[in-house]
Amino acid sequence: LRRIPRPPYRLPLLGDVLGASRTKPLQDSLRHARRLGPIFRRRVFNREIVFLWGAALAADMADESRFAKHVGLGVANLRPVVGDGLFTAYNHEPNWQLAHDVLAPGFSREAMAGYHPMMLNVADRLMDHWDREMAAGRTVDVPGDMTKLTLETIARTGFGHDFGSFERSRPHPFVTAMVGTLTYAQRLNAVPSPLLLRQAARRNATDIAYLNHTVDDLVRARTAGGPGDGDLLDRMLQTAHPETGELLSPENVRRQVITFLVAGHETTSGALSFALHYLSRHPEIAARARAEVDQVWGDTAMPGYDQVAKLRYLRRVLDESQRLWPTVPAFTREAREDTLLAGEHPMRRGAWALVLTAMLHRDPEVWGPDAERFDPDRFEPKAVRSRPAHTFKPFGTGARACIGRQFALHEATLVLGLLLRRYEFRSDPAYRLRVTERLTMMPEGLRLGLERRVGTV
Ligand code: MNH
Repeated sequence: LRRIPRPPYRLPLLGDVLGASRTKPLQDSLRHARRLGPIFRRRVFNREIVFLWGAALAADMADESRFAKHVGLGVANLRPVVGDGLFTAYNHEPNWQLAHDVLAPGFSREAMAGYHPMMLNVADRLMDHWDREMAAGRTVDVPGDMTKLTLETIARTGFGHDFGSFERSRPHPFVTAMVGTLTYAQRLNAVPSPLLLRQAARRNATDIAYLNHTVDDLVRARTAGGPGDGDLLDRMLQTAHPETGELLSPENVRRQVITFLVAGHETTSGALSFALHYLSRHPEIAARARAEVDQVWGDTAMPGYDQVAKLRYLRRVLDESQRLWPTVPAFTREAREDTLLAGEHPMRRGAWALVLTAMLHRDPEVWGPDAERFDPDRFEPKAVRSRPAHTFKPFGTGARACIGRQFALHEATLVLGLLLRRYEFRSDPAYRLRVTERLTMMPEGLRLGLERRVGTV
């Protein structure tokens, strides 16, 4: 450990918290990363945390035979909210494998094709809302509206539920409670003891109670009303494990529903928002993406499921946005046995480190001297093949990587395609990208002006 660089000034008891930002820990870590290099450590109160982002180190950490997901920091802080739900379960907890096996078919090609019409329907509600805003001469609240869209999409496709987000002027209280618990989980990392957050802890308990209560109502309605159309909730309630015949317990179903409602919308909302920011700032890239949409979709009012993956250039725009601002900006990995990281750093069994995805994605040795520049051509197949493996990790890695990856990519590509086809985006030249953190990343205060394209659906 002593060979790993750390910030120069270390305070007794507090550690390396000098000048640290309490509300933007990730952007703080990026600053340290730039100064200290591909592996460094920071002491936060009594905890020594190793951060890494060098390509060779990150690639070694992706070796599933020697490393596994570590449930730590922000993820561990969410245990009181979602316990052994899929995202927060420890690797050894039996409910991880059980829920994984029960839910994985909910993300198959067939399942996804079934969600597609519902995704289109939610996108229509967004565009109705945007048409009205535009007609009233107003700019639109991008992150706010993307959150409405993605919440309605996961609620409708996964749970047959409608939160009525587009009929509300303020965020649904489910979203407010969710943002509260995410922010609280992040803040817990920035204090030496949770006792310093008594008031916030009470608020957090209220938020958790609200999430539980909302989800219990939703599940009760399904049990009373009979099965849905084979959605995620049906699978959670009915699928017996193929080998053991086991069902998820009611308590575990509650945790899975909260997990999917939160993980299934917050991150996709951020990804869409960053992509819209970059599209609005690069008219030539937007024009190229728009030309692709026109060419592939023509004026079909309802592009089919297979028409979405054909938007290859648009998908690169999305990848490039996620490169610069991965909405899940880091993940943690632990050693399965005593091992040597990258042939150099000894780690004991159970020792862990944090992979700074957001910095790995900006490593000049991988992405070149212009790594900070937005350029979707980096994701042309030839360019991708020429880069080392495990250098683009917005969805994590290994067995515990994102289960909703295809869902998110399909939804985001579909929606960006529909929006590009219908509108031109006008950004406010005075706006500078600011990023808020609540474990996930989100552009702050991003508003766009819209103009309807003529003669388009
Ligand atoms: Mn998702 C795990 C990023 C969309 C449900 N997700 C992860 C991880 C990352 C991630 C990174 C791994 C975290 C870790 O190693 O600790 N997820 C994303 C991003 C998007 C996203 C960037 C959108 C963009 N995720 C979605 C969607 C869903 C979803 C959509 C559900 C519909 N994600 C999950 C679940 C897990 C997960 C559930 C936990 C999987 C597991 O541990 O088995």
